[in-house]
This record gives sequence, structure tokens and C-alpha cells, in this order.
Amino acid sequence: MINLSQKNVLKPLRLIFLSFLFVFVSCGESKTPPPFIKLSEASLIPAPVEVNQGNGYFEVNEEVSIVSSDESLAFVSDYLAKAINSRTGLSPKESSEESKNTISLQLKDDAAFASAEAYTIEISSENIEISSPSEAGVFFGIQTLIQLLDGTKDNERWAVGAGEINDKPRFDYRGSMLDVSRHFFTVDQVKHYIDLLTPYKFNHLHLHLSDDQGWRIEIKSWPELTKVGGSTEVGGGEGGFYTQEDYKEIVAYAAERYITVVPEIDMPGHTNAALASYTELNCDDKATELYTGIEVGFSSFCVDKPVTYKFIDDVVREISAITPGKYFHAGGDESHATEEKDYIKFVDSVQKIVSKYNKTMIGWDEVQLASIDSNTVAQFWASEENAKGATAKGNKLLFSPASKMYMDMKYDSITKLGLKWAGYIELDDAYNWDPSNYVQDITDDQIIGIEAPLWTETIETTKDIEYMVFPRLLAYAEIGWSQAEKKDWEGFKSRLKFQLKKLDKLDVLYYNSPKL
Ligand code: TNX
Repeated sequence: MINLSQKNVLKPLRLIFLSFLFVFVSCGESKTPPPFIKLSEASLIPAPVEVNQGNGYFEVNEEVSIVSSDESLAFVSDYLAKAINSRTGLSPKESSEESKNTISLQLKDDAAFASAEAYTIEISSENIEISSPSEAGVFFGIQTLIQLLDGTKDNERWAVGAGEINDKPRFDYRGSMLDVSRHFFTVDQVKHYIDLLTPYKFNHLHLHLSDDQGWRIEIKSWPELTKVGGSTEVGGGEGGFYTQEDYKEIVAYAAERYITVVPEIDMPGHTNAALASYTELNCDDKATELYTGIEVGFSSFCVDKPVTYKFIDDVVREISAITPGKYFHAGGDESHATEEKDYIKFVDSVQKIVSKYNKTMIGWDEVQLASIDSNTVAQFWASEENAKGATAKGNKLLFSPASKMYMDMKYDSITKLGLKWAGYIELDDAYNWDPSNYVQDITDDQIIGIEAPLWTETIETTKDIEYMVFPRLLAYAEIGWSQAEKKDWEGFKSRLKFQLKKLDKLDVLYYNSPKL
């Protein structure tokens, strides 16, 4: 038992002991290295070209500032500051002066970079430098840095392992397509989709803006298109459309993330929504009924009528005027209701209109049946014969083989959403194939890149989108960006497990693949 007088003696001693303990603990804290993942063990998707591990780590703390070499990097600098803030609560200052504890963003016109989107990240205990010949490359480097930061092991201190990453994309075009026609998705839903593409270095978003079930973009010179043709969707819901202002908002949001929007008006088939909106587009001058089913191949523009080409000219002109990217997608698939000779004539005429508005045409692989210009891109989705036909003419291909890349295909026989006409696509099916040996004699230099389409006959909500897209989208990210020799299914699976935890935190739904 301690009596009162003993207690009074012990009190100051206890205070001294506690203050020592405090000093010891707080000194210890600043000296203890924060938990971090070594650079060579980071779970990056898509896998970079080269990772050289260094010694130590860079700690992201309240002293860190972001420095950029060029005013044009102000937006990406802000983007990084916000990304750090949302993860750590820190508010890095942005300045133009080099010092210690900086993350420095540098535009460098260095011949050592193999492509415009290539970038390097150098991480030491004092600084991080991200450099690239282009803003886009710096942005992709930032995406890598954010993935590294997400690898910090606790929520108190933030650090990334030291070393160097040298990286560049395998293909220039890395895209995904969203079908906003079969079911309409709002501007905010499309922005969310863009947010899902951004971390994985995708740089194109193809919007399928018209089909039998819905016309989704305002054309001022043909207002009935959206009034009538935009008024419904698969299943008979109320549909919707983007005003040109809405579309510009999507384009700008994507551009801030170095993603180029590719608009598609599908024709001459897949045109019932337009045919229901204007009598004169029909050969018999009678408007069709609106369509809310999921059949394909029954509609066609009237290819012999001059008004058809006046209409297409107006549509391509208005959309091109608000599309900064170089591509215009003119569809051309499944035109079973158009005779082949008419189809060929039609595609040739449309191509002239597209080039009149200074756009490069992309068409589904059937367009190679026409005498297409050498810069027209054929999107290979179904026919190897068409793919070979296009390359024989010297045209480039965009790879979207349905049995590997259609994200509307079910994962397996019990997947509730989706279709199965091209087969089930499990995660390993999505990953374990390569564009350069998929069709005999077609090689990388004939391929501009890859695009993963999401058709939406059965997809109605944001959660539906997420479930069908993840985790397959990460397989496509790696096929599009990473060098072929870096592909490695076992490694991908372990990196993917890490990325899925991140999707959990973001509340993004995904399919739990038994292959993982
Ligand atoms: C084929 S792919 C289509 C689309 C459908 C899709 C469903 C292509 C060029 N045409 O019209 O939505 O299958 O998977």
C-alpha cells in the first residue's frame, strides 16, 4: 500500500518518466521508416516496361510540394494535388521552385523517350521527378505514382519505395466503348465511366451514340432525332439524349484526363431510331415504329435518296464541330438489310463526308468491303477475313475481337447480366491472348490498338456497368499498354488482387472470378 506522502513523492517522478517516454516515442516516430512497398514489388496495372529498385523511400508528408516545369502542366499538377489530398488529407503546395521534398513534373524534349506518351519516374528519399515529352505522358506517370501511393501500408504515413520506372505504351490507341443507345446513361454516369478508365492509362472513349433503339445526340438541323428517336430505349424506358452542351461537357471532362472521345453514328444499318424520326429517310416515305427489342440487322437508310446524304452531311458536320479528336466512327456493322452493292456505295459516300470535315473514319470491320481510304481504320470485331482484307489494302486495325473483348459477354453460364453469342469470357480468357498472334499474319505495326466495348442491351445501371467491366477491363489495360513480353498471368493475378482492394474502397462493384 502506498501512503499519501509516498504518493506525493511519486507524482513528480511519474511526470518525468512520462515526459521521457513522450520524447522517446515522438523522436522514434520521426526516425522509424514508414511502411512502404518496395518499387519492384508494387502491384502496378498495366505493368510498366522497366522498374529499377533503389534504396529507401520517399515520404509524402506535410512538407511535400508539387513543382512543374511548364504552365501547361498546371492542370495535371492540380490533379495530383487532389489525388494526394483525397488519400492522405495532406494539401501539397504547388510552386515553380525546385527544393527538397518536391514532386517535380517535367516536360522534357528528350530523344531518349521512345514515344510521346512515354514517361520516367525517378524516386529518391528527397524528390520524385516525373518526366515525359508530353503532358499526357506526365499524366500517365501520375497515374503510376497514385498506384504506388495506394500501396502504402497504413493510413497514418505515406511513402513510396525509391527507384526508377521507365515506361511507354505498346499501342497508341487504348480504348473502351460505351453503348449509350440501347440504354441511355447520363452525363454523370459517363463521367463515372471515364473515372474508371483513367487509372489504367486508357486514352480513348468511344460513344455509340445511335442505334435502332435510340438516337442520343442533339443535331440542331434535325431536331426530331432526339425528340422522337431519343425518347425510348431497350425495354421501353424513357431513353434520353445529350444536348450538344452535354456532349461538350463529356468531351472536356475526358480531355482533362487525356482521353479522346470518339463519336459513333452507326449506319446504314442500326438506324431505326433515325428512320422513326423522319419519314423522308425511308425509301417508302413512311416512318418506322420506335423499337425497344434487342434484334439486330433489320434497318437500313435509303441509300439511293439524295436526302440521306444531306442528312449524313449535317450530322457529321455538327458532331465534328464539337469533337476535337481526329476520329469519327461511322459504324457499318451488321447491315443485313442493305444489299452488298448498295452498302459499298454507301460506305464510299460516307467516307467522303467524314474526310470533308477533316476526320479520320473508323468503321466496324465490314467497311473494308468498300474501297476505303488508306487512313480509314477497320475495327476488327468478328471477321478475320475482313481483318485480313483491311490489312491487305494497307489499312490499320483497331482490335476488339468479340470472343475476347466484348464486356457484355457473360463471365460464365450463371452470370445474370449480358449475352453469350460470342461465348463466355472469364478473366483468364480476357487476359490470355495477344493481338499480334490472334489473326495469322497480322502484326503489331498493322494494329493501332485495342478497344473493349460494352454493349448495353442488358445493362441498365452504373452497378451493372461496373460488374461487367471489372475486373476484365484491367486485363485489356495490360494488353493495350504493356509490352507483350511483360504479360504474365500469375503476376497479373497477384497485382489484380491488390487493385481489387482499391476498387473495394471506391465502392466499385466487380465480378469475383474463381480464377483469382
Ligand atoms: C454485335 S459488335 C453488335 C452490336 C450488339 C452486340 C451485342 C457490333 C459491331 N454489332 O450491335 O450490341 O453484338 O453483343
